[in-house]
Amino acid sequence: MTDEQGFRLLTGLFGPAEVDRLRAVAELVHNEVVAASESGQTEVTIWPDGHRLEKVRGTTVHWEPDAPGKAVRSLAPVSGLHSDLEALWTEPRLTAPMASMLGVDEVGPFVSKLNFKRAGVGSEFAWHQDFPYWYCCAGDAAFDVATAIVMLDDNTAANGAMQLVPGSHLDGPARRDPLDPTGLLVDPLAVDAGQAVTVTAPAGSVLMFPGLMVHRSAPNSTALDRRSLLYCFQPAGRAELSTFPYDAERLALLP
Ligand SMILES: O=C(O)CCC(=O)C(=O)O
Repeated sequence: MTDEQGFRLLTGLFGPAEVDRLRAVAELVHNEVVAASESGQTEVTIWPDGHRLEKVRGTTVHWEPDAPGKAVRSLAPVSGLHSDLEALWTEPRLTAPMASMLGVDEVGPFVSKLNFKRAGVGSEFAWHQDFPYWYCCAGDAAFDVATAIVMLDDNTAANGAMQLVPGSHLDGPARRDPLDPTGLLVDPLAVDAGQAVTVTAPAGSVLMFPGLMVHRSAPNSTALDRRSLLYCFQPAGRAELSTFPYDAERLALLP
């Protein structure tokens, strides 16, 4: 990676046995959360785009909007649900390159997420920057957050590998889509999609990029799941995302 491109791919950072273990932990956590959601002790929010979010056991389940049955799109925050997930916050193979990306000596947690992108039902993530949502919660601290995606399955174009626009982070907050009811997505007309790269890599690889990177991913049209753990790091000592309320009025301060 060059500084201009802004992202880093560490191929095969985690070995096959580690990935097997993380996959098993991901499914265990998934099954526990889904079982708890079926107990009815939850708080449901319908997001302006119609997506259903359900708070359960200290995490928020984001359900797939168009799956024929119930399918989990993501869980966040997730690291508190298993000690193996908590341990990744201090894993030197993640923290050292993230500290270097953020230009600090030490990093700490901002938020963790588990994306499932299940076979056949895992849906698109439209062009966006992670920044606007974080800004509505944490304000200017959101400028200093970057994500490490730990790939739990091989990432291919067909199963919805990440697509990034190299260098887009250097342009700051992008113009948002006036047609998007959430107000969070990037205006597709403002995306230089011809410059996008599709990051294909084997399971165990890690993709790192800052919160201002414009990115998307396609639906999973294959017969196999494409699961990922997302660890969003910030300079050590700062408050985590979950400690802030979401203030949509801050979107008016962004392009
Ligand atoms: O997992 C993916 O394909 C997309 C991840 C992403 O962009 C997000 O969770 O904001």
